[in-house]
Amino acid sequence: MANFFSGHGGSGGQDEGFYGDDGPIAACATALAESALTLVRVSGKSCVDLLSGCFSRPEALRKAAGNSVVYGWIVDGGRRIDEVLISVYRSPKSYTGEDGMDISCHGGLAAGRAVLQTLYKHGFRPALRGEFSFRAFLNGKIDLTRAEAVLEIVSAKSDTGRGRAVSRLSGVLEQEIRHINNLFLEALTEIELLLDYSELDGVAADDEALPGREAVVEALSRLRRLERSYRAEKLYRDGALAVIAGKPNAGKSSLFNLLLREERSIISEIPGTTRDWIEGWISIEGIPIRLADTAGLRESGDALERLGIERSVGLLDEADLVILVLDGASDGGEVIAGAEDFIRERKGVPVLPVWNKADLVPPPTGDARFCAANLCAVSAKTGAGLNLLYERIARTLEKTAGAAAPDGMSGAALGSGRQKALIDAAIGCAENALSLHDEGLPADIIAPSLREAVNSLGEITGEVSTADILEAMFNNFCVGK
Ligand SMILES: Nc1nc2c(ncn2[C@@H]2O[C@H](COP(=O)(O)OP(=O)(O)OP(=O)(O)O)[C@@H](O)[C@H]2O)c(=O)[nH]1
Ligand SMILES: [Mg+2]
Repeated sequence: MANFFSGHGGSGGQDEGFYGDDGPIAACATALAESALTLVRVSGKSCVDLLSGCFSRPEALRKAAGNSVVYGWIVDGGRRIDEVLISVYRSPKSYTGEDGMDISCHGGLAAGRAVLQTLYKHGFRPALRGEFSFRAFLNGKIDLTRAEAVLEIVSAKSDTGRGRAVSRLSGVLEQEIRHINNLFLEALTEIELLLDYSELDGVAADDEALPGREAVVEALSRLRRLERSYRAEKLYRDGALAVIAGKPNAGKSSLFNLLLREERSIISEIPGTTRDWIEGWISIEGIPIRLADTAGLRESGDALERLGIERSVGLLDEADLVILVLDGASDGGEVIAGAEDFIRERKGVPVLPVWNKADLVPPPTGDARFCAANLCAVSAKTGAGLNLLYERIARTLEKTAGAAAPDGMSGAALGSGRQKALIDAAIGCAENALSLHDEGLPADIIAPSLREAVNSLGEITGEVSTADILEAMFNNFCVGK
């Protein structure tokens, strides 16, 4: 097998070896930390024989069938290193497609490290980042969309993010990409036929009808739907920044602590308590949210407070959503006017106005201006109204991200910036092909654009790939995956 490129995983001691060889590799698949078990994973040529050389029951291991478990000790000469269970996988029925084994060692820092050191002494080399998945790709076990889904699952911040990645792992995106690719190929085949036919007949191929135009139009519409899906996927994967803002003493820190379910921010009746902003992660309906509590917004003579306010205003500019906390216990009319002014000033960023201290002063639900401002009434003290607030936060973020599940494609959606860039390129090619046809250009001028679209889609699944693409992708993985 050809060596694709040398590894430079940047993870200390990982500089030897090449992605693309099939030599025996080993790495820890679990974090080296205090835990019940540590999993050391090995794969590659002669790995069963090599491991037998440092195992207390070499013959049992050598003869072990695929999908079986062997008990014994990892040994180094006469020294016992750890008592382990080895799950044996035989090619091609393994994650990588090669012979491979998962060694369950005792947990903690020491056992896994000692087992790994023994393996390195006996001919294994440290696996590079993502090298197990890379081999799975090379051996046709997964395409690139599925490899990326593995990476997504490992780094998912919420259960929804994990669930969406799992749908890509099961091939939903791959199938959709192949379907679109076939539409382009269908159009190209029809164009080729027309060109062959016109050559034979001596007829010009610049007929008004572009063969396969319908297929290209259908492909373009499906590509656009995929393109739209990316913002929603990004929301569930990377999350959003929600900034709690408002006047001093409105109850911002109280609400922050309530949403975080933690007494993180200092709460007091003294206005101007919070100076520097403070943040924490929460999850609402599966959306990871970076929630920030900020300094109360007001004109202040205190230099330190002014600095805090400036920093808070800076954070507002980065926000995906501003939760504007209004003090319901102060004059109601002024509260609503304050909300209206704030929303007007923050054009572009969604603002969710919250009437706080509803336990002291219930919101004027009959007031037309109150209804128009779409205020959400809560009490940061009692927790009343919190469920409605959760729902409003989730819906607002989903709406700005266009997060409704794309219909008609059985949920296929993009999961990475790499995929998005290639879909954009394919869209550009399809649009170009259609406009060339609209300008009356002949089919042989249009065909290269369609071929380019096919190439872009091939890069998404990995049918068309270069060492650079693969290196950039698999270097994002952790060692052991
Ligand atoms: N009754 C009642 N009191 C509240 C509520 N929310 C906050 N408070 C009180 O209002 C006061 C101010 O609360 P904070 O959460 O510190 O207000 P803040 O907006 O963070 O204030 P600054 O940090 O000074 O800008 C405290 O005494 C809280 O106990 C509420 O829903 N009901
Ligand atoms: Mg505060």
